[in-house]
Amino acid sequence: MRTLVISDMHLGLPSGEDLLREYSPRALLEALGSCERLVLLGDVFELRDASADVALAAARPLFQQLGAALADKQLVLCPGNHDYALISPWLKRMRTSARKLGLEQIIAPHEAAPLLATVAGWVAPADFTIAYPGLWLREDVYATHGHYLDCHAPLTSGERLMIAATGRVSKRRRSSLSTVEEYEAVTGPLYRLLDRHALLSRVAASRAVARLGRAVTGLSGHDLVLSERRAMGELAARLGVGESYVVFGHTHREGPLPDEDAAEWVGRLGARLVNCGSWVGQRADAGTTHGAASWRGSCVIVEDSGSPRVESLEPGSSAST
Ligand SMILES: [Mn+2]
Repeated sequence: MRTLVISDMHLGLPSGEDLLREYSPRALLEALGSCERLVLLGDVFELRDASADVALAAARPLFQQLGAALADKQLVLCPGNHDYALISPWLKRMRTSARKLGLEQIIAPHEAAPLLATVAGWVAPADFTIAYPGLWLREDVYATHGHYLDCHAPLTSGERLMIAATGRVSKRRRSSLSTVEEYEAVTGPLYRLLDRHALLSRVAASRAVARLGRAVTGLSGHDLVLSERRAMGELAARLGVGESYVVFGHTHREGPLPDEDAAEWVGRLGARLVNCGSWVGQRADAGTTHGAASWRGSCVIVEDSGSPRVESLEPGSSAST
């Protein structure tokens, strides 16, 4: 089954940098024509910095177009940390049940969160399901948003500092984490808190805190990118995916790109990492309608065999009006 994966659209972002808010690049919709499945790999909606109403309004045109392009093909949404509210009602029920979380849970949209019933209406008749915290796209390809990597990454953001603090308070050391249940126990309480408290969320996301973190850790530029990737490789090792490919987003840096050293994309125990990048950035044509735009977006294509590969989806002309 040919699968197209995109992530990190952050639809509803107050800065207006959510590139897919008002129009969908024709390249994306055309690419769907030759795929049987579309996976939206987390941080699709910006539910922290925007109200659900704003995020839903920002997402609606794109989802309607995706639904029309997919017809009755498969659409899978895998929530991330900025749209954690799409899975937290279901996770809350799981905490009170005896069910243990594995690497892949497949959930009906209305069971994951009530507002997903609205989204399901937009994309009908697509076969729409929710997966958390990830799903196997192939026997040797696992896809997840990647937010648990923050447990192993340098403390260069408020969110990572707070996750480290949660780990301390709950007496869970990062070196002891190895299951989805444990990662959820360390990160989930913070995500729920950030969803409820806009001020705390703004502090966690502030550039000043990130700058301070970079100054304290001494990491910036390519070194920081590499340590975040190593954190993903560490997470993959701890979750036990072996040498499988792991498709993720979260850090907003796509790759491996053709000019990069492939060895830098291999995790501690051999997981082969592939990042699908983001759809957040500055529009070159800000303030005008559909003029020439220099922004780009990327996706990962997963075929029945071979390496998943990153492809650039140049905006070209808009498919919306
Ligand atoms: Mn994220």
